[in-house]
Amino acid sequence: LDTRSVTICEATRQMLDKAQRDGVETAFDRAASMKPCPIGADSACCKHCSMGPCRLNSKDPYGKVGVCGADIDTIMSRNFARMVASGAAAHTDHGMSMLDLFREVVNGHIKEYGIKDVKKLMEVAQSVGIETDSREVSDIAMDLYNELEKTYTQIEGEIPFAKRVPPKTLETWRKQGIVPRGAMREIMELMHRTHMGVDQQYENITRQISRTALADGWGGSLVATEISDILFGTPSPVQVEVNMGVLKENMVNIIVHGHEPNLFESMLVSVNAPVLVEAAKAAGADGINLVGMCCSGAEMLVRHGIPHAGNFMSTEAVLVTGAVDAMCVDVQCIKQGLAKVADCYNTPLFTTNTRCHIEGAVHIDFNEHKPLDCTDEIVIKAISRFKNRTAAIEIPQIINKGVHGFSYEYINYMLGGSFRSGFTPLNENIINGRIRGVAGVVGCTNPRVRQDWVHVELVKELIKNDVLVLQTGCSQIALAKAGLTTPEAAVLAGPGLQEVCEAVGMPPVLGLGSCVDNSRILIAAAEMVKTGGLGESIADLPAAGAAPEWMSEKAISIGHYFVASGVYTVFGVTFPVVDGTRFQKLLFEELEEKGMGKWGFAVDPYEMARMMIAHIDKKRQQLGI
Ligand code: BF8
Ligand code: SF4
Repeated sequence: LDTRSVTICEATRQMLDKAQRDGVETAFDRAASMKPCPIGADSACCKHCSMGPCRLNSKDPYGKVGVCGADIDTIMSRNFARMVASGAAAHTDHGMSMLDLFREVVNGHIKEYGIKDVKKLMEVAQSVGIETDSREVSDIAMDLYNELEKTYTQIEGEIPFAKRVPPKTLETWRKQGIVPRGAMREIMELMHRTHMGVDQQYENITRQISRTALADGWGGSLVATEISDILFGTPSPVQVEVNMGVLKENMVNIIVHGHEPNLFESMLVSVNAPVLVEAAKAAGADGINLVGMCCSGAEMLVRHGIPHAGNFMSTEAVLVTGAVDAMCVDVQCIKQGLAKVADCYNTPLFTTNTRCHIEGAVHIDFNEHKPLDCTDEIVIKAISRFKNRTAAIEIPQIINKGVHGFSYEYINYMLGGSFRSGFTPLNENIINGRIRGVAGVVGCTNPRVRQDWVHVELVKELIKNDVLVLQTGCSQIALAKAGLTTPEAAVLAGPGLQEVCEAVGMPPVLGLGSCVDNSRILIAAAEMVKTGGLGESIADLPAAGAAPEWMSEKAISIGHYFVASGVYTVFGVTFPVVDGTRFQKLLFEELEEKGMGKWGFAVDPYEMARMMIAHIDKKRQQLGI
């Protein structure tokens, strides 16, 4: 494996070289030896029943149909639908865990957590029409719980957060029949309709795809973000350290990796417990060093400034340092390969969520009623691993500093200051052309492309052209490692964006949080519409989105809820459709004609930037600005 060609992350490269010397295999090696199936990559096969699997030919997509007669458009749209169903299920189930926790807190059944951000509670309650004037916080919270439960269970009608959608966008959805009901219903219906022999008209399937994706973006994901902010605090800018250098040789290093912040919040309490800190010192350590990875890491980074060791394609590599005394995971994006790498370096790997066990990992169930039972035990195990370290330790001495934590609420405050209201200055700067437009660059890293490279090149190109970039998830970590999340990076921006960044003291690239926090981008977009001057619907905004190194089904669900909300969204790596088919045309052109956004695809970051900027310019022209 030529480690330089697979990543631009220097720390990851260094660890991949070490892994090779140590004879340890990672996903990079497996990607090199496992070539993707070309039929599957184009989504031209169906295994929805045992008359198949049926494989169609992407060179001649209409030359053949499946045994049941399903044509290429049916097969591709059903496959796409199931990716959306799975991705939406992941986000909405995560949101539901937060809501479960919220209910137990409000009911007084859990004392370890509480309502940390009452102001946010009030704002969210008001946004769904709950009366807040001269009422007890606990009553408002209970009403909010009951209202938000409908995000999941509502059988008929519209989910609560539909109230936050700009009226014209909502009108488009109503016309298309895609305003979501509860996520359980939408996902169930989508799974039903994509069963063998049910919905076999790709446009009709796509309507349910949109409805389900919207139940994620404006439903489950938004609930996850809002409830996490209420329970754990709304992020505001904080200086953070990112990269593998945040591991400390002389400390007990604990990594939390996954998605749901309740585990990590509890771990934060455990590592600060005086008795455990003493135990670490008694074992010869200077203390306990808590570090995040992937989206759990991104949540803690933006909320509490906890250091972050790296994104998705660095989770195996970080274990190669030998310095990790415990890695604990909950759900999503956790490679099964971690178990073997952890074993090679004598690092205990802990699963903590009943939904996610991994062969070879130790399972310690995280019970939110007694959260410290789990996290204290992991800390104790980590201390004992520290004491008995056998692996040779090599920590890449690279740390990048950046400023992250730009929640919608903070952007509102930062741009508006105390004298002017909210998003007006942003809209004004877009209208006067200092800022050409806004782009969301988000999503995974993927060993099919050079790690971080597409993210970094794309974002550099966008800011150079005066496009303000909002970021979440693993993409945000790629840019942090490249040094672009600092106010000083404004020098890399075009003259207009540079001027704005310098006036406000902000980086040209704003890190908002984890992948469920893409909902913060939706809310920012809704606010831009509400503020005025940039059209009446999200589709009118000079904005675009991208997931240049995507890999997960969650990314497809996110991409589609942005598209359905009105955003032009460009994906890289590969796109699971056959060129020149009707389903492709629907996703890439016709959805836009119906008042939504549309999908785009490009592998090359410069091409991607060109496409996004051209779209932004088209929208500016339509707005007459
Ligand atoms: O939800 S960006 S690799 S960690 S899927 Fe996963 Fe992708 Fe990272 Fe978070 Ni999002
Ligand atoms: Fe083949 Fe149709 Fe069965 Fe799919 S549903 S595997 S296309 S027969």
